[in-house]
Amino acid sequence: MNLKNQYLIDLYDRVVKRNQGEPEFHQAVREVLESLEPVIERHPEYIERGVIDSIVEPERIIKFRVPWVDDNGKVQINRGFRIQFNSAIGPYKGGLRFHPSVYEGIIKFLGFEQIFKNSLTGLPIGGGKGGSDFDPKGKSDMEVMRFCQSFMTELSKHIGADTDVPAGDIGVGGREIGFMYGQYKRLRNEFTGVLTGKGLTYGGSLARTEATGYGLCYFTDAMLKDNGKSFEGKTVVISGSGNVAIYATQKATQLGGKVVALSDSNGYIYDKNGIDLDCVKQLKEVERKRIKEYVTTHPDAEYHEGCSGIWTIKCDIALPCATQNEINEESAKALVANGVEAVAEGANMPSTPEAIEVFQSNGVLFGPAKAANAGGVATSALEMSQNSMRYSWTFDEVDAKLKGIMENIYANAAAAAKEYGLEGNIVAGANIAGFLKVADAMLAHGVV
Ligand code: NDP
Ligand code: 2IT
Repeated sequence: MNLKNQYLIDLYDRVVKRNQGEPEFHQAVREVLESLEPVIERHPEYIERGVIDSIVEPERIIKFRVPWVDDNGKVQINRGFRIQFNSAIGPYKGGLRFHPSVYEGIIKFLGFEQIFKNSLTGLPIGGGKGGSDFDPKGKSDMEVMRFCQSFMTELSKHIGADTDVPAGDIGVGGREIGFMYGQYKRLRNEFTGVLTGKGLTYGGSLARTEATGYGLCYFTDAMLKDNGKSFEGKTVVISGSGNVAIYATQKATQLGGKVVALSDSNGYIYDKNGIDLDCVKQLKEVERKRIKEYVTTHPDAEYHEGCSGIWTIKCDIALPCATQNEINEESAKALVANGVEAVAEGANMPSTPEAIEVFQSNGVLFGPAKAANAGGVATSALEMSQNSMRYSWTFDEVDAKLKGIMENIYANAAAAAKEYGLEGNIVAGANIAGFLKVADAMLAHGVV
């Protein structure tokens, strides 16, 4: 698809000019604007009353210095960000990413996507994202703690349980959330649900750790079933080996699939017998080692350097769960040539626009990130509810709610696509369904 509406073309040009050097943000905006063309034909008021112009501009960008002292006594300086993108339907909500590639454009694209994703969950959460160019890899626990404390010392001035509720993303898991929560509590002298993804001893929700990966598989299962297919007996390739990839592997296996490959930023493993997840969990969650270590205890498995080769493995279902733009046109063509039936995005924006075009034009079922990976943030919103009630649900209660939410997201995205004459296009359907709720709230609030 390409932009045809002149108003949207001009708006996109303004976005590019105003956010120079931020190609990931341009990419995310362009896809949404393309999807909205049929919506504004039917509803010109979204343009006349400035809703589309407003939705591409963050409400607030917070950018700060994060000084900390490493184990050698040397002062280190990182940069911290929080982009509070849209609060029309609830407090800002979205993760924090700690990775050396983080700059304003990455946080902006993630914050923008989060608006629509959070709306799709049906829960009252606005869109935001934050992070730092800090690299937790190779750092000691005490270095990570000192960094997290310094990061939260500034961030604490801008967030709150009813204002903005951060969580994890790449490089931010239970350890980092714990250190940040401890510092927030100390600075503010209050015990509130200001972060999600917390440990179970201090207000975390059961099933939040599993939620993004499980939710991805519930979504994929709903998409497969709607097309007369299922996970049963299917070969599955999953990229990444972090939080999302690990729990996607677990659920895909429970649903009858065989996961044969996982990766990290150095390379990928292929195990034709099916991945031994206990081994991966030990390596990645406990020992924080590289995925290549897997082959030392699994001589039948292969390790290959480089990330993109994983998409040349023959599979029925591909679940990219590492990072943005990890599947390009060439990788998409390789997947199609090997007969892939379904692709669903666990990572945020892992497929380039050219790759999505290859999938859609070849009849591959395609579940876009905003819809397919919304289970993490949905369960974060359930954690917020439990914190407000000062109560906690059982694992099965949370898991059942998550499954229902993911099935609804698929149904709503599919229905929106159909209503706007784009049946089967879940990319457009998710963008439209996510947009409409936020846009109507913005209309109701007036020019603010
Ligand atoms: P983790 O930090 O737990 O794991 C990230 C995984 O992706 C690691 O295996 C990492 O490899 C790999 N990876 C990260 N960056 C790159 C890169 N530039 N190139 C290649 N591989 C890379 O993060 P999560 O599992 O939480 O996040 C994975 C994706 O899912 C992200 O896109 C995130 O935004 C998205 N997501 C996460 C949610 C959550 O609840 N955690 C919710 C919704 C989406 P290495 O160890 O070598 O860096
Ligand atoms: O991209 C995402 O949706 C997340 N990293 C999860 C955000 C959250 O607030 O749980």
